[in-house]
Amino acid sequence: MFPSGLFSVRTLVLLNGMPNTSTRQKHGRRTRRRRRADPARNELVSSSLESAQQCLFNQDYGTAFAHYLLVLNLAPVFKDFARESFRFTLFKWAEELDSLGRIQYLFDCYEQALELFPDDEVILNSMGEHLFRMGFRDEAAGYFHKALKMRPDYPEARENFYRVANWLVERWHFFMLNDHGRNQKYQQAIQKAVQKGCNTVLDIGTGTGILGMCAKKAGAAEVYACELSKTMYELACEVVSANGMGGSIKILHMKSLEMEVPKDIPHRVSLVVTETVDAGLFGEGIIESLIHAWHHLLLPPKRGENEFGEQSATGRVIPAGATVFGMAVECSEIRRHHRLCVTKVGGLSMAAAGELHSPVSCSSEPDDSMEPYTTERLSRLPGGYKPLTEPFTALNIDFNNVQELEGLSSREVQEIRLPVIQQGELDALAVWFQLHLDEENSLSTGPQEDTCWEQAIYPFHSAKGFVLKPRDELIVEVSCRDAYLRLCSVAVLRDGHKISLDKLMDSQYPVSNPNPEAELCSALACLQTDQSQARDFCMLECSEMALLNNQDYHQSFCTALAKLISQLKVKCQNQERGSAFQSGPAVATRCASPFYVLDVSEGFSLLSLIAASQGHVKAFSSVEKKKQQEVLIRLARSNNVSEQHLEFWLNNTEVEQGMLQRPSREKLWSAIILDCVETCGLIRQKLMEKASLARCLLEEGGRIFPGKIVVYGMLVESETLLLESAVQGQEPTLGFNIAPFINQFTVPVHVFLDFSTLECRHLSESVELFVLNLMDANANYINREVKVQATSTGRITAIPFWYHIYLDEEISVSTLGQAAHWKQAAVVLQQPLEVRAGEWVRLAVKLHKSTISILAHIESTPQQME
Ligand code: 44T
Repeated sequence: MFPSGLFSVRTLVLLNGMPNTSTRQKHGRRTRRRRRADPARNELVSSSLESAQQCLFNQDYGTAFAHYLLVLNLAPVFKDFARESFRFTLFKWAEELDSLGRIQYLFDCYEQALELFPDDEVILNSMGEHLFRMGFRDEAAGYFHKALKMRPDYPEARENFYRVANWLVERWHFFMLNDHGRNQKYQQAIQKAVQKGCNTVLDIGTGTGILGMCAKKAGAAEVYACELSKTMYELACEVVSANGMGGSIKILHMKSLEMEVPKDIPHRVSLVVTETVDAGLFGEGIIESLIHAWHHLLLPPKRGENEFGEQSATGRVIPAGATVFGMAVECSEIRRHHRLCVTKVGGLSMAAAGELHSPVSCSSEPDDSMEPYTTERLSRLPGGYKPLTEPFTALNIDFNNVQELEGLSSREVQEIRLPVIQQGELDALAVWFQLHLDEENSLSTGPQEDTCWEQAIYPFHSAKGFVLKPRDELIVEVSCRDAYLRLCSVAVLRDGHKISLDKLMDSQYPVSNPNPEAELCSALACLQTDQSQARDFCMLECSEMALLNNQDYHQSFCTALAKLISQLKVKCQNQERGSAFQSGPAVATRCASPFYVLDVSEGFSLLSLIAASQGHVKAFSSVEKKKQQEVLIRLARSNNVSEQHLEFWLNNTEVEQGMLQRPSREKLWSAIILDCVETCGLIRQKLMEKASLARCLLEEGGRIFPGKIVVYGMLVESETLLLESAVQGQEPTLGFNIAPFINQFTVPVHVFLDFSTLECRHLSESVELFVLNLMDANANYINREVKVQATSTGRITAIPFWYHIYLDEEISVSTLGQAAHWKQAAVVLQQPLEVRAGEWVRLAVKLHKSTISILAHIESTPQQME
């Protein structure tokens, strides 16, 4: 989010300009023609239209919008004529409603607009943008997709669609369809069950429809399928029809829990097939779905061994059950994303920060903002991991036993003792499972398997960390609360003593280098905020946690800021000296007042405090959450930064134009810190627009941090990236035609990539692809041709890219480093490109808004090199 208060609504109006409203003549003629038919109505239409335009001119968007609605509902004939102005009015009005927090009303307006213009790609796209900003990502994705369907060459919608396609059709659909082992095992299990008489089948969470089609192909008489995601449901319908089964598989767009017999399916079925499992097994709600299915959708379970007849009179489920495994691990990559591992950041002592950790925790009370686990592919974590225990069985579950499923939540907490096998810091419990499809076929999601699966990670949160030793025994509690599996390391048995790990959680501060003064300050802070009883607990996103642990990043800012401040001081003193003769009081006061620094980083950021700690600086932070502001205040006190030097400007946005008044007109910002790269590896949207606005607000000699971003890339051959981007190969998937349909959701840029552990061959050195200059708009270009020489022979499938973020000419931060909180992105080529070592590859790099696109060609002849 970009703080709207910084550049007031009025500033934006000036920048945006107004649409052309000088077309009065034309509409005058049209209204006159219609007036003859229904004078009163036409009178109303015509006067409303005039009012709409007048209001628009006066920037009274709400009234203008109401007038336009009236006009266009009464006289749809004006739609073409008024479309542009209507859109403009809607967008302006929505902007105002947004800043007033009238969100429901905002969406009502869009809905009214879309009733009038259901196929308007600009309105659809804009609706998507609002939804996206409000966090309704699936819904947003649907609007971008529709906008793009209306106009495939609409760049705004395309860019937005690419950013959200991952939510619409999650990338794992590609991995799963490319996982031939998994496909074949499911197919075999289904075939066998159908041959044994299960000939009425329900596929729960059908996705692309693949398991349902397997059942049909195996000879099932009736096949039903349900899918809760709208996009996936529509996709399944397309796929099933294209495979000639449109009439024989009934697909329902609903959650299985809402299905009833005979309303949705005529009678109970003899087989449920499903793969509604996530890395933690239960996260997609399989327990609840199966309990419901056994009660309402399935024939009763088989009791004895014998079953007669061709058609099964009993019901069963594929998969038949699962075994869940766990293992304690040391892993620095997990550690730095879940807890504070450093005592000093950018010259600030972190001792008084209180308890900071990620939103992933199973030890706390159930809370909507908390997740019990996160997911990672252990084999791909930078720095690897070290097993501290042997894998252990955490749970066995039989999906064909409804009593067992129902009893899961009330199962007693199970305590498991695990011998420690090697010394290491306890960072997490990793969890995976074996899915028993039937007696013969099973799938494993373990870290050693060559599958698409990730493992579930239950991080350990103690601020101190805890080193396990070979003769220790780790005590882990396994429970099943609200149908989620929870694992928690509770204690360690060492030399006959039990060390409780929960107790460690209560200690507030890291043990190393305790700072009594800081503790005292923090205690005082607690008294003041009347929180002496509550722990100083604050939650940060995993990427915010990793950022906080990134000492290089903060140190670079610290140095660059210090440099700038000292330069400005010198400049100021020189001016003061120079104007001493003319006795200029303005200059004298200018030097006495502090330098103003604005940090518009997203989420939690220490940079404002680092700026304030330079002295003679007043820093403005965009940290919005109360708890996070409290952390900064505690840190300010304990690091002797006066509270007057740190302000949370988002607390005062109700004062209109507050931001522009402070600092005063004469004394503008000395530095504005922009957050330019998203964790996923993409440049932040609208970065260049923000930079140009920021430039207007700088004092002479002031800077934007960063001043420049250089994009680097490399040619690589990576099968993995291909498998994660699209269904590969010409062969149909299990004999079905699926790829062309799901591949519509392929995106050209792959995000959240870990380039350091990506399985790939490097086919070139890294090269500079592009430069974004934030300080000087004239220095920027939008197209660039880059020539790269291949260093090995191979197939270029992708071009991973990353950034060097230049804070000034000398100081830069790379988004690629081990300590970085950023991931990388990669352009995946639509057609892989064969190259031989020594050949030159021509890359056409383009920047549209803040999105980078790359096209690659082989230079046909060496002469063309020049
Ligand atoms: N992801 C695994 C989960 N659904 C796989 O809407 C492994 C993640 C994964 N529909 C990396 C690798 C992997 N009724 O389309 C979804 C979902 C739908 C339902 C109707 C219900 N009760 C449900 C519940 C879910 O089922 C589909 C599959 S669920 C997840 C599968 C490859 N990251």
